Order: sequence, then structure tokens, then C-alpha cells
Amino acid sequence: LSRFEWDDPFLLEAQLTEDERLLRDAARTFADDHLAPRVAEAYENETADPAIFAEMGAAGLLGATVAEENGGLGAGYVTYGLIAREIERIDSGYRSMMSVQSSLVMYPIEAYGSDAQRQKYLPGLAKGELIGCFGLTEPDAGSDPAGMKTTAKKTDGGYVLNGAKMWISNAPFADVFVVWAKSEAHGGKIRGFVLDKGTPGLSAPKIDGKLSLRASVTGEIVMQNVEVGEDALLPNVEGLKGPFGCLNRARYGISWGAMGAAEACWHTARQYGLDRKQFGRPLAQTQLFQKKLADMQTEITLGLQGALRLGRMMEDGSASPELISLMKRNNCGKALDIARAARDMLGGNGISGSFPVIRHAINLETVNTYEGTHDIHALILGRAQTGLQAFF
Ligand code: TGC
Ligand code: FAD
Repeated sequence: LSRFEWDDPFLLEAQLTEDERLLRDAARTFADDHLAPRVAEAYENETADPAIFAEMGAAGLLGATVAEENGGLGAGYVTYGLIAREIERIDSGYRSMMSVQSSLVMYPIEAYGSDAQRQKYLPGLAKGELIGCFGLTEPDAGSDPAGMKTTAKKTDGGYVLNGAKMWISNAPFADVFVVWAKSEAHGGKIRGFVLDKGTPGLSAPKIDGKLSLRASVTGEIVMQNVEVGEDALLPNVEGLKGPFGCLNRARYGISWGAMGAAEACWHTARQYGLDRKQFGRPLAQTQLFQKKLADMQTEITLGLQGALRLGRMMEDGSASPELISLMKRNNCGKALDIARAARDMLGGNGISGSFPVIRHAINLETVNTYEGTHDIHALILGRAQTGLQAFF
């Protein structure tokens, strides 16, 4: 039998291709050089730096799975997941910025857009010269997006949109808005539209005072008689499967990202326990401390291996939305438990901004809620195994 790698028991590293390892290393270097130095101040002052998009673009981290001809990396889903893990090791807000741009803005334009839309938006989004946001949630329609009130009415040359979106990542500094609305001309079905910043009637006020995900900016999208041409409609998808097709990819990425945040907490707690002495011995030499470390190690090991398997299934086309729900739900919930345990293991220092654990714990409260709450994913899985839907 082989030696036990305490921080990689399933030898995940050996299951990656050479290209995946290289791109993962590039993402780690980027995260260490560009994100780690600014996160504490960004979190404290609630300032998201829009320059991060261009820096991520230059490092090739935006649109990892988008085809090279469209400006992306043309890489597989495992690479995308590895990037999310490295970025979220620093902060969930930074991973949010990356995953909205990649999965919720570039993906729908590539998958559902016209050639003209792909050419107009994708190269700029891949470089981070354009910043994108995704508007599905509304003040009165969160877990139940089918209840949205935003409408698109047909005009002679296009559409006029009215409505409001709530809790939208990147919105206040976005150039490109992918929004979902009920279109009268399509029998009230949900359709996607791509709006440009500066269009009359379109605004995106910032939501101030968030106590979670403070290094990422969140806003509303307000649409008051926003007139757009026919070319703003995403032509190739209709119904809720449009936004859900994007969410499948983003939820998958989050299953890796949350494990990155959890790893940061686990490694911090382990090192703290080795360094800190109480009662004449390191905390890490106590049974309770070691049990907590073993629990963290076990959940992270299983969570990462599950995410890798799901990534391979996304690549070979065998992944289902329900399996994505299972991994998103499990890894976010487990990461939150791990971050809270790490916070406790650091004692008073656990609440200090000098260590990342309280920031990760508070961020993971959001990560557990957005892209489908922990309980909503339980209901998706409950429906899949009983045939009974319990949403209403
Ligand atoms: P339901 O009847 O289940 O489905 C309606 C239609 O949608 C299709 N569909 C899917 N298609 C592809 N992938 C999926 N995952 C799909 N889920 C559903 C389905 O096949 C059906 O199509 P059709 O052609 O038969 O009409 O719809 P429902 O209204 O009963 O849905 C219930 C529920 C709970 C499953 C769903 O609404 C849900 O998942 N709610 C959670 C909402 C959510 O995740 N919102 C996320 C907003 S975006 C965000 O949070 C970004 S944060 C990003 C960041 O900062 O990182
Ligand atoms: P609700 O749906 O009101 O849920 C409240 C509680 O009720 C939850 O615990 C939920 O699990 C529970 N619940 C709801 N329905 C049921 C049921 N049938 N049975 C049992 N329990 C139920 N959205 C976007 O579109 N784009 C974005 O970029 C985006 N970014 C976000 C960034 C941040 C920081 C946050 C906090 C949210 C963001 N969201 C975004 C919105 C996010 O997806 C929603 O907050 C989420 O889907 C939950 O919706 P809600 O807040 O309306 O909660």
C-alpha cells in the first residue's frame, strides 16, 4: 500500500491531466498574487475592485469552458472547477465575480445567442474589458423564479422591458446585463435578453450594508420602459430551462469553490493547533481538536472527489441537474460547517480579520443560499427520488 497524503488522501492530483495541473497552478499563482493582498481591505470596506476582471481576463481565468473561437479558454469543466477552488480559497466574493462572468453571462451568450451577439460580447467579456451580470431573482421571486414579474412587450422594432431584479452580483458596475423576463409575444414564456449599460431606463443601484460577501458588489437591476432592438433577445432558448442551463454550470463550479474555502479554513485551523499551546501542549495534541481535523479532512476529501467525478461527467455529457444539486448542496453545507468549526478552534483569534476563517464562514452563509438554497436542493432531490414535488 502507498503512503497516506494527509491533505490529498484520494490522490486527486494524480487524477488531473498535465494541462489541468498547469492551469490550476496558474490560477493559484493569480489568486496569491492578485487577490490575497487585497481581500482583507476589500472585505472590511465593502469595496469590490472592478479592475479584478481585466486581471482575471489577462490570466485566462474568465470563460474557461467557452470555445477559443469565442475568446474563451476552450478547457474542460474540471479546469473550470479547479479555477473556482483556487479563487474561493481566497474569498467566495472573488469566485462569485468569476463564476457569474463565466457561467451566467458568457455561457448563455455562447449557448443561446446569435453569431452577432457572440461577436459583440464574448471577446470583451473573456478579457474582462466588459463586466457581466445575470438577473433572475426578483424581490418577490427568489426560490421560485417562475413567479417573476419582469415583462418584455413587443414593439415594432424590438421589445420594451419593465421590472426589477434583486441581489444581482456585479450589477452596479456591469456593462452587460443578461436578464430574464416573461415575453408576451412568446405566450408569456421566460426569455433572455442582453442589455447594455447606459440604455435609457436601465439602472443598477448598489445594495449597501451586506455583512456577507463584502468583497463582491451586489445590486438591483431596475428596468423602466427599457427599449431594446430585436437583437437583444437571446434567440435560441425559451422557458426556465434557459436560466437553469446557466445555473447548472455555476452550481457545479460552486461545488468546487466551496471546498476551496473549506480547505483554507481547515489548513488554517490545523496550523493554528500546531502553533498554539494551552495546558502545556499544542492544541493539535488534544483529542477533540484532532477529531475536528479528521472530520474536516474527511468531508473535504469526499467533497473534492465528488466534484471531480461530477466534472468528468459534465465533460462526457452524463451529468444530470439533480446530481449537480446534490454536490452543490453537500459541498456548500459541509464547507459552512467546516468554516464554523475552524472559527471555534481558533478561539478569540477566530473572530479576528487577521485570519480568514470568520470571513469565509460569513461568506459561506451566502454561498449556501444563492444558486438555490440548501433546502431547495433537498426538495429537488426529494422530488427526484419520490416522484412527488413538495415545493407547493
Ligand atoms: P420545474 O417544473 O422543475 O422546471 C421548469 C422547467 O425548467 C427545466 N429545468 C431545468 N433545466 C435544466 N437544468 C435544470 N437544473 C433545470 N431545472 C428545471 C425543467 O425541465 C422545465 O422545463 P420545461 O421545458 O419542461 O418547461 O420548475 P419549478 O418552477 O417547479 O422549479 C422549482 C425549482 C425549485 C427547481 C427551481 O425554481 C429552483 O431551482 N429554484 C432556485 C432558484 C435559483 O437557483 N436561483 C438562482 C438565481 S442566480 C444566483 O443566485 C446567482 S449567484 C451567483 C454568484 O454570485 O456566484
Ligand atoms: P426565498 O426564496 O424567499 O427563501 C427564504 C427561505 O425559505 C430559504 O430558507 C428557502 O430555502 C426557504 N424556502 C423557499 N421556498 C421553500 C419551499 N417551497 N419549501 C421549503 N422552504 C422554502 N440572484 C440572481 O439572479 N443573480 C445573482 O447574481 C445573484 N447574486 C446573489 C448574490 C448575493 C450576495 C445573494 C445573497 C443572493 C444572490 N442572488 C442572485 C439571489 C439568490 O439566488 C436568492 O437569494 C436565492 O435563490 C434565494 O431566494 P430568496 O432570497 O428570495 O429567498
